[in-house]
Amino acid sequence: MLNLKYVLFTFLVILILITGCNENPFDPNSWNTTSKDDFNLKWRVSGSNLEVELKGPSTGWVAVGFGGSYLMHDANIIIGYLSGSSANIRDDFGITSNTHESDSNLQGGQQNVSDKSGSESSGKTEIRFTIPLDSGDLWDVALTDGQSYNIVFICGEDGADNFTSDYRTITNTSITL
Ligand SMILES: [Ca+2]
Ligand SMILES: [Ca+2]
Repeated sequence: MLNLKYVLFTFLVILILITGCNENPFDPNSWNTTSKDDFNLKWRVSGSNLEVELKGPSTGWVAVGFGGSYLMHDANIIIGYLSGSSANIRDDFGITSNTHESDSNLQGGQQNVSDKSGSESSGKTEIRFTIPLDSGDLWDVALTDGQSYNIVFICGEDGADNFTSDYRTITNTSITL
């Protein structure tokens, strides 16, 4: 005979496991988050796109690179800054571990960022954008839902509202889409 206490206990454990998770396991579109050295990244796969929110510790530019080999190298880098209330966001590529270039300046490259927005407050800049999981661009990195990727976070000096000045902070981590 099935032990009722055991059944109830099992049910309770399952309930705690489900409600204890930050993400709703039944919602495929829930946001994922990670943090490193005052950078916060939120992302979620939506159809064939990746929606991203990046917050970094600068009033100048902030950037995130996906799928590089080491720091910026070979990463698909999205860089942005706030100028007034307008978010300027560019699709780049990591040429070396600490240099990047606009896809538009690289052979066959194109801009593949959409839904650009952002905000700046309390010394931090947040940029929000959408990129295709696989743009087909040589200067982006094709991403697959469920796979793990190296991530690099970079930011410029406070007030550096541009795409080209030297970085102040660079740090790396990894995420699973
Ligand atoms: Ca591109
Ligand atoms: Ca790119």
